Amino acid sequence: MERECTLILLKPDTIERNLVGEVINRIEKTGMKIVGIKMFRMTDELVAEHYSHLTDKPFFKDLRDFMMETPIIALVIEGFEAVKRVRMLAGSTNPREAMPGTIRGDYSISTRKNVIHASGTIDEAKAEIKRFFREDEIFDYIRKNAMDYIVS
Ligand code: IDP
Ligand code: MG
Repeated sequence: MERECTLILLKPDTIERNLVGEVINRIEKTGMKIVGIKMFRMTDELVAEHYSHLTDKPFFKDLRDFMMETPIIALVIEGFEAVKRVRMLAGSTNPREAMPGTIRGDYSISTRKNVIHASGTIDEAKAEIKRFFREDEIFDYIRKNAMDYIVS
C-alpha cells in the first residue's frame, strides 16, 4: 500500500460557523498527518479551475460567490489511502444522503454549503494540491510522539 496525499478545503461556511477546529480535529483523530496548511482567498479564476466540471451548471454563480465569501483554509493530508479515507470522513455531497458521523452528515446545511472539499481521486488530489500549494509549502517530517497506526 502506498502513502498518498489529499487536498482538503474548509469552505466559507466552516469559517463563518466557527467549525474550523472541529473539522481539523476529526482529521487529526484519524492519525493522518497534516503536511500543509494555509489560509487564502479564492479568486474567480481559482474557483473556475477548481470547479471546472460545474461551470455550466445553473448553480455555478452562487457556488462561486459562496466560495469567495470569506478566506478559506486549505490542508494537505498525508496517510495510507488518504484520498479515500478523507472522502469517507467528509460524507456525501447531498446533505440528505450524508451519513451521521461524517463531517457533512453532521454539519452541512445545503448541497452548496457543505463545509469541506475533499479530493475525489488520487489524480485529482495531485492536480488540486499543485493548484493551491507550492512545493516548499508541503512538509516532510516525522512525528516522533505520534503513531500513524493504520499501516495495513
Ligand atoms: P463533491 O464536493 O462532493 O466532490 P461535486 O459534485 O464535485 O461534489 O461538487 C462540488 C461542489 O459544488 C459541492 O461540494 C457543492 O459545494 C457544490 N454543488 C454540487 N452540486 C450542487 C448543487 O446541485 N447545488 C448547489 N451546489 C452544488
Ligand atoms: Mg468533486
